[in-house]
Amino acid sequence: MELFSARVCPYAHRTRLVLLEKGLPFEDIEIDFKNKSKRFLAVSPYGRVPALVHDGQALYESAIINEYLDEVFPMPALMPKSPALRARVRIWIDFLDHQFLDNYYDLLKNRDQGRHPALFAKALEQLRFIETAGLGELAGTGPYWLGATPTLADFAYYPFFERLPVWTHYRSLALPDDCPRLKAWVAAMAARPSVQRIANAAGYYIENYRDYAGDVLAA
Ligand SMILES: N[C@@H](CCC(=O)N[C@@H](CS)C(=O)NCC(=O)O)C(=O)O
Repeated sequence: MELFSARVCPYAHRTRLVLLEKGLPFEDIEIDFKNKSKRFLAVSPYGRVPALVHDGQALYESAIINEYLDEVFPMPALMPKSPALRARVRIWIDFLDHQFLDNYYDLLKNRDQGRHPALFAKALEQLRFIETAGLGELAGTGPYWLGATPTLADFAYYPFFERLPVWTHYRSLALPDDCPRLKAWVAAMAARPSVQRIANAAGYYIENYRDYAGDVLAA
């Protein structure tokens, strides 16, 4: 299996975690975004990582690759058996990809400092929504999104929380004290061997996200 990836990319991080959780060997091909090879562009028509080649198939889009991996390599299962719970996993990944991340990255990248307070407030509101409507409704005694064992939701979200120190450094955004489940979830995820194997220190992300954040320090 070949994975076209980039160490800095949270989406590629999702797929690397799923491959490690399943104990699947893969060739990790680091893509230089400034110098994309013809082969990479043939495999990944949007020119984005991650892209996976397996069994003659070229696949892209992290959430879709991860579902594919869970179907083709079912153990350990990273989706619940119940269709209703599978739908919940997809709903929360959809919330991340189509709501949370839009605002989260806008807060970091937006050059108009006047907009930062509203983007910051929205990020806090969404973190509290995850705490109550996500983990609060689904996790039971936790520590993972759906309880005792991790699912694709956990691996979809975690890379963006490993990078939270970037938002704390440049925008003063941290997990609020009234989100104890979210804090316990981050700690449980950070302790997993798969996570530890490819974790980067906060300083690595802070340096690599500097261009996104611009010169604006601690709003
Ligand atoms: N929706 C995609 C997003 C992937 C994505 O945006 N990857 C970025 C890096 S984090 C990328 O490859 N960018 C290419 C570029 O900057 O040229 C997924 O979930 O796989």
